[in-house]
Amino acid sequence: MTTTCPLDCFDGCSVKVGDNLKLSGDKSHPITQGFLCPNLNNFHKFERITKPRLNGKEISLKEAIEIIKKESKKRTLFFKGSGNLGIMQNITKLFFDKHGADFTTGSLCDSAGDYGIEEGRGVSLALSPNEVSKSDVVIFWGRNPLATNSHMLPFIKGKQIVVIDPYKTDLAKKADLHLQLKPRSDIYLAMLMSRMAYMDRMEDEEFIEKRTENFEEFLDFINSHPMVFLESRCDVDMIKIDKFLSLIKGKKVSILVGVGVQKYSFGHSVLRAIDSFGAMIGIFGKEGCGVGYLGESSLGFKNPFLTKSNKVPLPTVDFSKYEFVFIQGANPARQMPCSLKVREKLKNAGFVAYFGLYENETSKLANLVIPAKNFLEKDDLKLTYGHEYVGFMPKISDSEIGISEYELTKMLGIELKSEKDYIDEVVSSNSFLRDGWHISKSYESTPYKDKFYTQSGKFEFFDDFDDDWDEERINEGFYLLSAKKNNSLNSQFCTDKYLYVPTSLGLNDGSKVVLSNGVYECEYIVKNDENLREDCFLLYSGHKDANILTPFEISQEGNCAIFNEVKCKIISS
Ligand SMILES: Nc1nc2c(c(=O)[nH]1)N[C@H]1C(S)=C(S)[C@@H](COP(=O)(O)OP(=O)(O)OC[C@H]3O[C@@H](n4cnc5c(=O)[nH]c(N)nc54)[C@H](O)[C@@H]3O)O[C@H]1N2
Ligand SMILES: Nc1nc2c(c(=O)[nH]1)N[C@H]1C(S)=C(S)[C@@H](COP(=O)(O)OP(=O)(O)OC[C@H]3O[C@@H](n4cnc5c(=O)[nH]c(N)nc54)[C@H](O)[C@@H]3O)O[C@H]1N2
Ligand code: SF4
Ligand SMILES: [Mo]
Repeated sequence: MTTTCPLDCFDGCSVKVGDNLKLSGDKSHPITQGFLCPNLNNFHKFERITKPRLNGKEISLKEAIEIIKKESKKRTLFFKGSGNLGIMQNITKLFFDKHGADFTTGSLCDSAGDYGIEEGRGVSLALSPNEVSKSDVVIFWGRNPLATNSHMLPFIKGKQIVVIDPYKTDLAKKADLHLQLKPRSDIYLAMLMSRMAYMDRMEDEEFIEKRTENFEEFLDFINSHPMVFLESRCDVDMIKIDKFLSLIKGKKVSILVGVGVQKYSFGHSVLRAIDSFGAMIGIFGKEGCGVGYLGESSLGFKNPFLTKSNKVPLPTVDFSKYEFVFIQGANPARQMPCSLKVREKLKNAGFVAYFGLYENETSKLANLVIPAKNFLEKDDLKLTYGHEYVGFMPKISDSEIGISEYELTKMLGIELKSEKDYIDEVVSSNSFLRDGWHISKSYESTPYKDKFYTQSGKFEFFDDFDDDWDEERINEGFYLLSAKKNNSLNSQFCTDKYLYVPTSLGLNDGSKVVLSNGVYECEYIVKNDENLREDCFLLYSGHKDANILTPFEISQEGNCAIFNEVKCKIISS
């Protein structure tokens, strides 16, 4: 049998399920080509929640469902994370929408950057490995494919590689060029690149004339910043930028951007600035070219689970204001910024239900815990944010454990069509067949070949942004970066234990330090890392204390968490 990996990832691997539910890669899949990452390879090793419980005492599923019915009559919040990205995961919203619960808007993930892309291009289309394979130069800008997008790697073989990242990733070590910029400065780098490219006559006049708006204002804006100021903000030598420009001049260029660049208050403007650089050199709508971010995976597909109830910004949602909080597929007590505040708010909520696969900080805080079925035990469909292939996820095995999102919704009294009907409806709304694979119609031709999706139908250059950090804030203390790790998926699977520090501090591996952000403090175990800039610390997403010091704040646009918008000091070591 064949299914698709449900995890939050660019790749959307096609998975073969063998005897004893052994999982292996599907060699026939055009993108994922037969291998899986450590997370799915070890999927069965992780202990699941097996029984529903109320305040620590085992109860039956029937009792659990009666409790949800009763609690949902009160002021309710429905909170969903990204533990499983299948579209059927959203069906539970039908019940909560009917009961007038609040939902969330925005994300802990990519929504700041997404907002900026929508401002410039209308929608965010993924840059598929199929397209990247036709490029000459591939730029990884705040994206680390070795950990988060490994199925891109076969498609970039033999190409020139540029990495733009404050951390010297393993890919950066092998790349033709690594721009190890200061964190939070990508916007300044993009502006400097644009200025220098213009001086070098690299702008695509025809593209700018026919397909864009606001170019003159963009030029005025980037020219209003002295080049030495831009250079000092991003801490990248202009000689290196010259080298970068000569590397890409006249070439087919793909820029693959990750979430790293936009975990900041003005994250939307960062993506807009990178896009503006791309538009200026004319890399949209052409084969083997483009700027790709996390694509809007369900673009063009019908959504059978639309809600009409009130929505509150997700990263700063106040759980304590609700009498009932229903948490599905998420671990907010670890993954939301400012964990201590979040945990306090969860404790002060009237009644908390957690619906998931694994025990975690959130399940420990919940009154009611309900085990979910895993992706092999229910019917679903995966639309991924990294490429155009539709991933089917048929039910493959039976299990005594847990309940699916579909069954739960049904038992809560909502009249539903069959799972197959929903899935068929979604698939048929926006897909076509190519070589036996279902492909999203949104990718029938090269992204943005015929149009941008803005009101004008043209790309809109940016001409302003708002950064409220002054030199003092920029120069004090250490940046606290976060990134993703190979063998964990956020808080799932094997999470990391260390705070990575620059070797110049002379700390010993295994020693303890206490960091402070001025409000909160936290003790960490140190590991030296020569790949870090001297002004940075690094914690991997999923570390148990990854979010003790991250700010309870939201991006200017897009209602996104801004994990890296923080400076820290060592207060004891
Ligand atoms: N194995 C694995 N795969 C995953 C995940 C996982 O947890 N584990 N998570 C999934 C999820 S939820 C997502 S959203 C994607 C994210 O995929 P990516 O965007 O690739 O993930 P990150 O590791 O958060 O960020 C990438 C890089 O941004 C860098 N960075 C940090 N700050 C800055 C900055 O200011 N500027 C620049 N230029 N770079 C910066 C980091 O050093 C890091 O190398 O990955 C998905 N895939
Ligand atoms: N410091 C820091 N914090 C971060 C990040 C960072 O880079 N740094 N990254 C952020 C990003 S990009 C993201 S996307 C978020 C992710 O944060 P979350 O959305 O909280 O994701 P996970 O930590 O993967 O936890 C998902 C949970 O879903 C449950 N689950 C898995 N499969 C299913 C299923 O089929 N059904 C149900 N009902 N439950 C299931 C599992 O029990 C698991 O514990 O974290 C964010 N937090
Ligand atoms: S997490 Fe990503 S790379 Fe790993 S198996 Fe799933 S889709 Fe593939
Ligand atoms: Mo994410």
